[in-house]
Amino acid sequence: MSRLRVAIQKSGRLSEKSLALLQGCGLRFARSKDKLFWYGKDFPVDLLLVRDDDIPRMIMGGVCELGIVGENVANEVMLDRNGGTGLSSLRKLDFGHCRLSLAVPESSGISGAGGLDGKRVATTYPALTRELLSRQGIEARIVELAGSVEIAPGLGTADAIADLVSTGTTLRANHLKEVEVLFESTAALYGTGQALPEDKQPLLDRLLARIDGVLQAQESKYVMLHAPRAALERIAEILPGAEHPTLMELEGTPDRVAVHAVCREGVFWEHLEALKGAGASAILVLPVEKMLA
Ligand code: PRT
Ligand code: ZN
Repeated sequence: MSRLRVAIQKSGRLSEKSLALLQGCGLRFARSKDKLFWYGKDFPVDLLLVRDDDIPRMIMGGVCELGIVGENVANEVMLDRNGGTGLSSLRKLDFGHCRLSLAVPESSGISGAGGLDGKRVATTYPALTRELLSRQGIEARIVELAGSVEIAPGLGTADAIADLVSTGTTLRANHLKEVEVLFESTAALYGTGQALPEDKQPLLDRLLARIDGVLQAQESKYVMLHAPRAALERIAEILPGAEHPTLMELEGTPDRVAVHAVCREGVFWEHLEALKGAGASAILVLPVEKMLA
C-alpha cells in the first residue's frame, strides 16, 4: 500500500508544534530508536525528523512529499534555485512567527534599507535578503554567515545585519536596533506543487482535509447563549465569524431563545460583554476539537 512521507524539524523551534499538528490529524507514530524515521501506525503517513534547512531540498528531491518549515527557509531555497520548481506552499500555519529584519548598531545613522546601497549586510539568508533589498532598488554587499550574525557589526565585518527577530532581545543584547522589517514569516506546510501519483494523491487530499479541520478548529469556538428574540439580529452581528446560528425555543419563555453558533474567529471578553449588553445571558464559550466541512 502506498504511503506518504512528511519531513519535520527534529529538534528546534518548530518541532513540537509540527508534531502536534499531525497528531491533531489523528496520526500516531511508532518511534524508531534512531528517531529519524517514525512509522505511521494507523494512517499511512510516515515522519522524517531532520534539520529544518534540509526540508525544502528533500521535498524538491522527492525524498518526501510534504514538509513543515519556516517560510524564511523555504523562500531562501526557492530564490537560490531560481524559483525552485518542486516546492510550493500548501498551508500557512499559525506558529513559528518571526520577521527577517534589518538591524544596525545603535550608534549607526542608517535608518532603513535606503541607507544600505553599497554597504555590507551580514545574513544567513543571502538570496532572500538580496532579493528583498533589490526590490527596493538597493544593491548591498551581502556577507553570508552560517550563524551568530548579530556579532558581525561589532566585529567590523558588516555595517548592518538581516536576521530573524521575534522578541528583539538578541538585538538589544548586542546593541543593535531594528530599522526595517523585510519579511514576515511563519511556518508553512510545503509540497511539490505537482499532482502526486494516482495512488498517493487521495492520501494527500485526505491529510490536507484533516489539517484544514485542525486549523479551523484551533480558531473556532462554539458559543451558546440565551437571548431575547428582538435582539437576534444585533447578536448575530457581534458573534465573530459566525455563520447561520442555530435557534432553539426556550420552554415557557416565548420571547427568549437559545442561540448556538460556531465562531470562526477569536472570541474575546469584549465580545461577551457586547453580547451581554445586547441582552444575552447564560453565555458559554466552548473549544472545538475537530471539524470536517
Ligand atoms: O537544527 P536546525 O537547523 O533544525 O534548527 P535551527 O537552529 O536552524 O532553527 P531554529 O529551531 O532556531 O528555528 C527554526 C525556525 O523557527 C526558523 O527558521 C524560523 O522560521 C522560526 N523562528 C521563529 C525563529 C525565531 N522565531 C527566532 N527568534 N528562528 C530563529 N530565531 C532566532 C533569532 O534570529 C534570534 O537570534 O532566535 C534568536 C532569539 O530571537 P529574539 O528576537 O527573541 O531575541
Ligand atoms: Zn536550521
